[in-house]
Amino acid sequence: MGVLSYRTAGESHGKALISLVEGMPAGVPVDKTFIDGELRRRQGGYGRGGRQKIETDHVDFLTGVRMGKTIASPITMLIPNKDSRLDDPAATPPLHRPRPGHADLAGSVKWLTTDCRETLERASARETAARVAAGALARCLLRQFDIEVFGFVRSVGPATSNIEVSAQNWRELLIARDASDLYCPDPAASEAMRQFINDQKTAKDTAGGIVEAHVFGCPIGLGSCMTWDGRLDSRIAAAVVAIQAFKGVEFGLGFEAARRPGSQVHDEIGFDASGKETASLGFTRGSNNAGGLEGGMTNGKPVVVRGAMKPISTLGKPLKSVNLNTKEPAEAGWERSDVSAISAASVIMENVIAFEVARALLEKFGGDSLLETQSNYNSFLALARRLPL
Ligand code: EPS
Repeated sequence: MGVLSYRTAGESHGKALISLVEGMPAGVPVDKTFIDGELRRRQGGYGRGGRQKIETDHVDFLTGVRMGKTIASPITMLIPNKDSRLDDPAATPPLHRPRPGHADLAGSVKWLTTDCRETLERASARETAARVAAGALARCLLRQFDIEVFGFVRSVGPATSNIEVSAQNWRELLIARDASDLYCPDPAASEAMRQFINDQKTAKDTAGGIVEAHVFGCPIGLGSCMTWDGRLDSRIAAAVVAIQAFKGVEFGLGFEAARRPGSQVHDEIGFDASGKETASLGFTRGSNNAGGLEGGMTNGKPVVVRGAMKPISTLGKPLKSVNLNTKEPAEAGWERSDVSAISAASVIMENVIAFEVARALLEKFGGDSLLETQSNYNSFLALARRLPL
């Protein structure tokens, strides 16, 4: 699908995770410090478990990068696992009591085994480190087009921030977000979120939440209404619900739009010539309820996405399950896990969305080298500014 693509490989306690990115043009400066920084952010956040004290996630570039720049060949990034013990049966014992909410039951039946271990090793959210690496690499390309992504935690359980994000204030909010161990730029809401996570920890329970991402600087016309799978919103939605434990996605006003009349939903169109040189080409909108996407295409307003993450399915006070060998009732198995990984989820969502935007950017503007892509991008904008042609 598309010119730019990525695959991941690796188990939670295998030797390493691998991220393989194909289709990146030559000449893109690769900011390893930024990519490693995103990996470190993914490891952080309030409510995480013991694993993150063991790992120091970073990428080793095995292929595709020469002297800090891409060379158009496939890019392989390796993220070593320090806690590697997959071939030691004592250290990775079989698990016969599937956890409700996890991949354990469906995967064990699917692969005709009663040991959930092999399913859970790949289903584990540890794999998201490889997705973050791919997305952060894609952001190295997006930066060359002044496209930036900002993600944060909107809510944890019932604790919600009402903060408004705009193209004017997001850089300030980013500083506040990075000062918060909840990855939420709103200190009062962060405190309420922390309290909720503490309560779940005491109760040996877990917490989920809602994360939000804004993409700034997209030109009009990324994605396409011509095919169902060319629609950028469909791709972003797929990438978001493909994140472990994500159960929902919405754009802009989201599900609330279904409750309102059209006059209170659609973003009225205006024109301000002073914005002609920007990616919006001067078109203004009274609001951004569409979340920057109309007809599956970017419309010049920020792309706004929210994803809902269910609570982690490994509970300290296990739910009812059955032993897959005996079919007798049993408590679900316990594995070291997190009380909440919502802050990490915000980093993951931000980066998988970035990859989809980069993919759509390369589909529209193409090119084998960054220079060629930039030239195509600039000539498109020049034509669009001249409309009517
Ligand atoms: C994770 C690493 C895992 C889990 C978590 C995410 O490490 P370990 O299993 O060694 O503790 O903490 O995985 C899950 C939430 C899951 O459902 O499997 C990570 O690096 O993000």
